[in-house]
Amino acid sequence: MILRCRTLGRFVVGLIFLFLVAELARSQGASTVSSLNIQGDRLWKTLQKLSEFGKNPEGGVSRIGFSEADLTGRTYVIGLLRETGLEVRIDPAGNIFGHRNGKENLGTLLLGSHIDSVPHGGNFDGDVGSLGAIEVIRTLSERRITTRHPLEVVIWADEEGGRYFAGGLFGSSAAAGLLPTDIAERQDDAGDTLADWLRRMGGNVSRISEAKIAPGRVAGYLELHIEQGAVLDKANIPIGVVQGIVGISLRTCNATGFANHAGTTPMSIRRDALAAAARAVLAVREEVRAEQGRQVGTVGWMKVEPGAPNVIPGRVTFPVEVRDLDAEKIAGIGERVLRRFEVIGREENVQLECTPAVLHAPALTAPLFQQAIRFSAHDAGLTSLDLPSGAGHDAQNVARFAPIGMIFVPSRGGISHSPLEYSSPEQVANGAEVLFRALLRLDAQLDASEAARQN
Ligand code: HGY
Ligand code: MN
Ligand code: MN
Repeated sequence: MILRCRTLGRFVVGLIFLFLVAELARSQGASTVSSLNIQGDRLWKTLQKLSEFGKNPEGGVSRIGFSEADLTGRTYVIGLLRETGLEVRIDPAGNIFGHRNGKENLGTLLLGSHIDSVPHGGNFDGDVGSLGAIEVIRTLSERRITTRHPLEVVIWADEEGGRYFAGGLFGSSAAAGLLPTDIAERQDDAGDTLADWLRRMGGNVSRISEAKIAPGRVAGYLELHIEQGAVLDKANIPIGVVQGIVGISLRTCNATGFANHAGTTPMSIRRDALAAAARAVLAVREEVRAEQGRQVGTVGWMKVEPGAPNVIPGRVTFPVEVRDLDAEKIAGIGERVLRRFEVIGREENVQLECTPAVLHAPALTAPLFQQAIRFSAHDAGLTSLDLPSGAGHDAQNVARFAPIGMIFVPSRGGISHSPLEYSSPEQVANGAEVLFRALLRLDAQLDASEAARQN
């Protein structure tokens, strides 16, 4: 009898234990699912679909702004925006907007990113923020949530500047009224005109000034993006709260020497443009390294003419790009680099000249937006870290007319602008979830006067 009781007791305890384990597993599973409002698998599928437009053999994309691949990607995204119930319009600069009404007469809350890529780029830079914004709107609609502010998803045109019409951040520069005055006449090396490309994209070069967004119309801008560096990945932290975005200065430089016979021209009288340009590249590196800090400088390409093994190069064209959070530091480095170029030019008997710098100014994110992102990550059970952005983003132009916030998710190994760029489905979903929550927080907290104050 005692034995039977013990057996029964053990059986009951075992049953209770099994029940508790099952309940724990169920509740943990449920909490993972219920803590996410957005649907990560749906978002991932749209990312995979977008990666087909401009797919390259290395597994990434070459979807350069103002290209056939860009047009097909844009058509796909416009379809998604419409499917999501948004009212789509394209502004004269080719920026795509999807509008959703709000309950109150307030400024618009803008969220989005870009879908163009660098040549041989990856599937996450820009795409995560663009499709993440669409997923957020889908989730709001499914839950029948109407925000106080009108919402707009924006897909900025030509963020990467692949065709050299304006050196990147094209669409957001138009929105901030920052495009150069001769923009309407611009052509690229292939002779394609900006006017023609904008027409194909639904824009209109002759009305491009109308793409400018007046201060006050936008209450705030949120952009989700991959980090493109290794800080979050190394620290194993799912969410980055961006403190500010670096400024980027870009000059195009020309070394002009004299093209002559490579066999008969003595070394002592040569005017070798490539030798001068090679010294210029090293001078850029030295001047950037000459002071403490996180500043970076790059010469990313070189065009050598006439370009034959038996001809001394007569002309070389190359860009000089310098980045830092401090605009004065960028300007100081630029001046030092130009002084070095003067000396090199004299010594090499080559004319070394650069265009004035085009500066995408650095921008700080609004403290209220940082806080909304930090708290939203915390509410979703995700750790976060404050960090600066070493990459440029359209948000830095938006900061000219509205307060901004940026959410980063980890990039595996810190690799970006490469087909190897990768963030996992879970990391992408976490980012979109924080975007969803931060948007709702800001919708509750912001009004037009608050937006003006933050700006
Ligand atoms: O170049 C940049 O920093 C950005 O990825 N467009
Ligand atoms: Mn990029
Ligand atoms: Mn980007």
